[in-house]
Amino acid sequence: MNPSVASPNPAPAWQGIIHRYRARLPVTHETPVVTLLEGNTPLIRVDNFVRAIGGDFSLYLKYEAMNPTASFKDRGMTLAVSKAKERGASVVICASTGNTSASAAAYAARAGLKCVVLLPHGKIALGKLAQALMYGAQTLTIEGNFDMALRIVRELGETGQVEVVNSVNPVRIEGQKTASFEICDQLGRAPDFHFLPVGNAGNITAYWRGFREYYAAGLSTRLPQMHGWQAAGAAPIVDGQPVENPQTVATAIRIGNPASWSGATAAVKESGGRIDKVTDDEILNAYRLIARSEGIFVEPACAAPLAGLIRSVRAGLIPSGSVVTATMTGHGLKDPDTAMSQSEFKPTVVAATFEAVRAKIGF
Ligand code: AN7
Repeated sequence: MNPSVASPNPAPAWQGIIHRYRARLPVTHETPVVTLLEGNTPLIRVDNFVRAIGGDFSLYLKYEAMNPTASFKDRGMTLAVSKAKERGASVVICASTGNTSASAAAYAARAGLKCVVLLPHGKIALGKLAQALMYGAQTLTIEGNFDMALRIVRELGETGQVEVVNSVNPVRIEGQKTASFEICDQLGRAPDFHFLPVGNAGNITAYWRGFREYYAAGLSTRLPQMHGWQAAGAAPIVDGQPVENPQTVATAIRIGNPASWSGATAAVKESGGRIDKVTDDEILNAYRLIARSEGIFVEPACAAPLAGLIRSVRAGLIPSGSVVTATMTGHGLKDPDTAMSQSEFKPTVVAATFEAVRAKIGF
C-alpha cells in the first residue's frame, strides 16, 4: 500500500462486542476476553423487498449472518465462554438446534476448552453440523428433540462439572442485547418496529433489554414495538402451551418449550408489540423472495419475521413512513439442503462449447 494515501486518522480496528460495550456488560478487567471479533454487523436497507410486498416504509435488516460463525449466537457466546474461562471451567456444554452449538464449539476452541453439544438427531442443518465437527466439539445427536436435549443439559449443569452456555446462562442474553445498541448506533435512532424470529426466546428478550437500556441511558429517544414470529408447527408462546412434538422447515426454531418464554411475553406486552405465527409455506416464500429481490441469503428461520411482515403489511399494521428493523439471525449457507430443495431454479447441464452456452442463454 502507498503510505501517502493511507488515512491520517484510521478508524480504530473493531475488537468485538465486549471491547465496544464493556461498560454495559458483566465483565471486569480480570475477565479473559475470548473473542472472534463478533458484532459490528451490517444494517442493510432493503427497498426492493418492501416494494415487492407492497409496503411504504423503510426496512433495514440486521444481517447477523456476518458474525464469525455466521449467526447472532456469537454475541452471547463471546461473553459466555469468557466468563466460563474466568471461572476456571474446563468443559462447556449446550443443547442446540444448530447455531448455538456451532458458536459454542468455535469459542471453546479459541479458549482451549472442551465443548460438548447435544443436537436433535436428523434435524440439524448440514452446515451447522459441519461447523460443530470442524471446531472439534464432542457432538452427540440425541434421539429426541431440542427440548429434551436442553432438559438433559440443565441436569448436567447442576452437577457443577460443566458450564452450560445455552441462553439459560444469563450472560448469553447480556451479550445478545448489544445488537440493539448497534441498531440504534447505525440508524441514529431506535426503530418504530423490530421484527425477529422466536425459538427459545432468548433473542427477543435480549433485544428488548438492549433497546430499553439505550433508552434509559438517553442514547435513544423511543422504544420499538417488538414483533416476534414463531413457525406454526412450533408456536408454543402463540398457542399458549408447550408443543410436545414441534415441526417446521425452519429447524433453528423447532422448539416446543422455550426457556425464555416469560421474557418474550414481557417484551411484547411492555412494547405494545405482538407475537404470532406463520406457516412453513409463508416462511419458504419469504426465504426465496429476500434472496432474489435483495441478494440476501438467510436461513429459513429468518424468513419467519419477513413472512410476518408481509402479513402485517396486508393487515395495514405498518403505517407509511415507519422505520422497521428485522434481525436476520443466520446465514443461508448454513442450510444448503433447504436451499437446493426450495430454489425455483436448477442448474442446467450444457456442452462445453461457445455455441451451446450461447443457445442456452438465448442470444
Ligand atoms: C437462525 O441454536 O436455539 O428465540 O440452539 O438459530 O433466541 O432461541 C437457535 C435459535 C432464530 C431463535 N434464528 O432465537 C440454537 C437455537 C436462528 C436461530 C433463533 C435461532 P431464540
